Amino acid sequence: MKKILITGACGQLGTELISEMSERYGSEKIIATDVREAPKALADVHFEQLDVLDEDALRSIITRHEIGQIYHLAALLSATAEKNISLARKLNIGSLHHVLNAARDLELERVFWPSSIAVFGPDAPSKNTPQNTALNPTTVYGITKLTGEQWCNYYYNQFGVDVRSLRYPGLIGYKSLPGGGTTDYAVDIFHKALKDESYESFLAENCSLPMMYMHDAVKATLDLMEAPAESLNIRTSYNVAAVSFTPAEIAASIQYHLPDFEITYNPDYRQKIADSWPDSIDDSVARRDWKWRHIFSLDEMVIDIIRNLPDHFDGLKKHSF
Ligand code: AKB
Repeated sequence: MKKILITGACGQLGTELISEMSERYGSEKIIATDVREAPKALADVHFEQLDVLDEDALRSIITRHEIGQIYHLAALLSATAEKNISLARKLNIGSLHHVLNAARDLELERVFWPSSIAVFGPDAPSKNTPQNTALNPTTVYGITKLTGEQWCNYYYNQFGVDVRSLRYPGLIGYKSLPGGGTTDYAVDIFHKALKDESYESFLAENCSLPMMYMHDAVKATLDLMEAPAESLNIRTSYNVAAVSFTPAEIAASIQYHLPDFEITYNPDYRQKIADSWPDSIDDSVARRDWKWRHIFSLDEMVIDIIRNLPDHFDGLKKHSF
C-alpha cells in the first residue's frame, strides 16, 4: 500500500482520522501535514508543515513520499469563512484544485475531500433532506463546498480521478479542540460542563442540526474510501447522517450525568448560518451504495465524551459512571 497524505491534519477530523488510520494501515504509511505545527496527538506519525496553497510544495511532498492517496481536509469552516471571504475562497477551492490537478497529473490512486450539510440552503427540505434536491447555500462556506463538489464530479468524469466525498454533519469529538464551526457548540459545551461551569450557547435552544460522533465520521470516511469504485454512484458528495439534536437536548443528556450543569442561550451571527441548514438528513443512498451505518446515539456519544475528554485536556473533572 502506498503512503497516505493528510492535509489539515491538526484539525478536529484529521487528528482522529489519523489515529484510526495508523491502527488500520500502520503509522509508517501516514504523512500528516498542516500549515500549523504538529500537536502532541500527532507524535506517532511523520509530520511536515505544508501550506496547501503552495502547489509546488504539495507536489514535492507527493513525489518525495511516493503518495498514493490524499485526504484533503485543510479548509476554513462556516463561522470563520463568513468572516474571511477571500481566504475561504482561496483555501477551500484553490487548494482543492491543486490536489485534483496533482491527482490527475501524478495518477494518484484515490482522493478524499470533505463536503458538508452546508451545501443545502433554506429552500431545501429541512427534514430528511434528500441526496438530490435544491442546492442554494447562503453561506460562504456552503458556496465553497457546493463548488468543490462540482469540481470533484468533473475531475472524476473528465479525467478519471477517483475522488470521493461526504457531506459531513456537525462533527463532535474529544481528541482536539474545534475550529470555527457553527456546530462546534456541541464540543465547547463539554469543556464547560466538566469544569463545573455553565455554558452560554451561541445557538437557540430549539435549533435542531444534523450531528455525528467523530467515531462514526471516521468510520464513514474509511468505509467510503475502502468501498469498491463500482459500488459508488455519487461523485459529487454523499449525504451521511447519524443523529439530530438541539442545544437543549444535548444539555439534558449531559445533565443526566452532571445534574448541576447549567446552560443559557444567547444566539449570535452563527444562528443565521444554522437556520439555513437542514434539521435532519436522508442518507439512504450511502446506506444503499456502500452499506453506511452509524453506531452512536446522542446519549452514547455523551457518555463516551464525558468518560474520555478529561484524559485529553487539563483542568477537566473525571466522572465515574
Ligand atoms: C461547521 O459547522 O462549519 C462544520 C460543518 C457543519 O460543516 N462543522
